[in-house]
Amino acid sequence: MYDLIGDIHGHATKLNQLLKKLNYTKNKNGVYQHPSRKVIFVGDFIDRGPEIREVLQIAKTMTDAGTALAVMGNHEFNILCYHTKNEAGEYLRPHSDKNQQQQQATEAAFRDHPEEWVMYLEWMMALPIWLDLEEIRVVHACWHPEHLAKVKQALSGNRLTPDFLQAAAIEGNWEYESVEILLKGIEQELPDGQFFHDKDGHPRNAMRVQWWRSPKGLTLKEYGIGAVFPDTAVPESWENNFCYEPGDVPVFIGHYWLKGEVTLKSPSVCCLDFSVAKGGDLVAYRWESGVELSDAHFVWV
Ligand SMILES: [Mn+2]
Repeated sequence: MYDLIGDIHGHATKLNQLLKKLNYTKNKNGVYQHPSRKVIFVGDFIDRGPEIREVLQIAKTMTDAGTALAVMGNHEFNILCYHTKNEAGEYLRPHSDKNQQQQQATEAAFRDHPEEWVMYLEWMMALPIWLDLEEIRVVHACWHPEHLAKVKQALSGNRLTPDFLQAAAIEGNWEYESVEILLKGIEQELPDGQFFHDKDGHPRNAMRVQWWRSPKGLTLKEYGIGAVFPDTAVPESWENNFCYEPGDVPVFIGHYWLKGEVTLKSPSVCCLDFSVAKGGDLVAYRWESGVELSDAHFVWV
């Protein structure tokens, strides 16, 4: 049985509170464990928050001890690219002002602990991109069978390789597109050159979509997520977009900076990111084998 935990982004105090609320206790080695349950982290351990080093310490000791599983978030993928160079000696993720700003809290947390940082980079590199546990599925942003199958074949599994990381950092490569979809979700370019400002004030012309809904008959406002979009019908050309069916195997995700009431997105999609890094809650889902997903199984602090 699993307790799935959403994006933590450096909020160790909340993580400690949540693990205690879920009845995990520290063993003699200081590692959280539960007699009959395991945690699954949905990724995004780092960036933004004040206790990034502590969060990584808790998560890595748990995965090392086998009391937790974890998948990679887009922030872990980004920082791996930020610290890896290509053959020309350039960083895979440019050290632009915007990227530096995004990674600044994590850099600061490890400024005086360079060896530990190397250890955590290795740990992040080894995180699976998804977990397929038969009764449930876990991925940071979007369970997209086609992209997942392509990546799985190229990797002979679900973990990044150095070559794949290089390929996935170059826009235009299929590896880039597939990793974007799995770790950042599906984005759809707005019609007629429309654009909007995201939560950090950056102008964007592509909106994140609710891939667990069919776009047929929806407005941009109803189909988009993460900002307020116009209340106009989605373009007809979107009607055959990928949609994760309500009756499919339950999938657990993070990523979407949800606000407000903690509820399921669909009968088969459970998002656990309720914006702890923006004053929201850190949310878990207590999953029981053979029991349908239900809002009653959420726990948060
Ligand atoms: Mn996140």
